[in-house]
Amino acid sequence: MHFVYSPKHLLHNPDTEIQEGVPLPMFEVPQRAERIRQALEADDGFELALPTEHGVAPIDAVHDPAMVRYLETAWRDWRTMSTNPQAVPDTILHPALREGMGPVRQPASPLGRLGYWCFETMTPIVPGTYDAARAAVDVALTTSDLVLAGESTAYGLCRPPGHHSPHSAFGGYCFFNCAAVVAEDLVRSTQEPVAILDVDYHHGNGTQQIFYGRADVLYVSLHGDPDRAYPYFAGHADETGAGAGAGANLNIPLASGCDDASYLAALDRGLERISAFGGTIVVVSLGLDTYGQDPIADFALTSSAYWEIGRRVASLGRRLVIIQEGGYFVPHLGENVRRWLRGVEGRTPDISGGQPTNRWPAGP
Ligand code: Q9C
Ligand code: ZN
Repeated sequence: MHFVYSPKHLLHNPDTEIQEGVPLPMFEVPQRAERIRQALEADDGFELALPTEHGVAPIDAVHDPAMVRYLETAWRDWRTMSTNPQAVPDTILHPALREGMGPVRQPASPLGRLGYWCFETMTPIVPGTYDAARAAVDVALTTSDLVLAGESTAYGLCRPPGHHSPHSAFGGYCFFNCAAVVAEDLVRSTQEPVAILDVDYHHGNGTQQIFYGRADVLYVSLHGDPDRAYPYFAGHADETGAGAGAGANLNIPLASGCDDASYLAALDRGLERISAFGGTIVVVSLGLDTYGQDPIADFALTSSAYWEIGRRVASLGRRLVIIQEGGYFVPHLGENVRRWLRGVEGRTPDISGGQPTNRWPAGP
């Protein structure tokens, strides 16, 4: 299997996020992607491919072009008013602030502009952020190109991730929604419906929002219940799509402590829905923050579950464009991705490089 990687992700390296009102070291760090690259490079079954440039048009197709232009100049904008080493908003556009007062305008102030586009405090902008975020989209679209060229599966090592960014905002460590860009591009180029399966711990509120009114893109997500988990404001089971998109959104919120068996049962529900939907390609938003040792999530999955999840997703019999999202326990992140992808290929888990148990059966 090819995996697509760009060293440009290293340009996005903020050191602090504001969580629960306090500054903490970033969880979304460059070492995540480096660890995954190392794990795949050490396995003969994977071959690295570099991305090709796809330009900005596929991004403008799913995001407000004004936000894309903003992100291009956001760092310079910040520097006109602040010498602080990373740009984080302090005043964020709340929908109730202008209730009954008509549309809001993009502010002239750099800090106001940042709060207009960014919805939280955990997604700092640094000098290389835009170039890294653009490269992540090129990685995603190159992965999709490989599948369109005939490969049954390819994996895009995207960083920064994307699934929290809706059409007109960014946050959740995300800037451009890579999976959504790929899904939209596939719909346009194949004229077929496309299903998205999101197995990151967090609900992909951005992806859901982008396709919520669309019948030609199915969004299926398994995630920590928003009653307790980020992003809080989306991901409930009763969000099923709107207008033409009614019925084309499936949320499966899961309890704290969710283990391998409960997760796999929920996965089977999601896969049934995808099977019943048209199309020949599935875009996977792959997060490994469902792992039991993840520092910012509360599921209890083991490394051996990832092989089985990959195997079951592949058993759909559809081509897969697999896009990296979250996963923050860096020591086991590469190994967990490698097992997931080996499960897809039906190769043995090969636990030689890795850790924990074997609750799920060895492969063929
Ligand atoms: N107190 C992805 O996994 N932190 N983004 C939530 C709430 C932000 C995760 C903590 C989580 C964003 C791609
Ligand atoms: Zn996540």
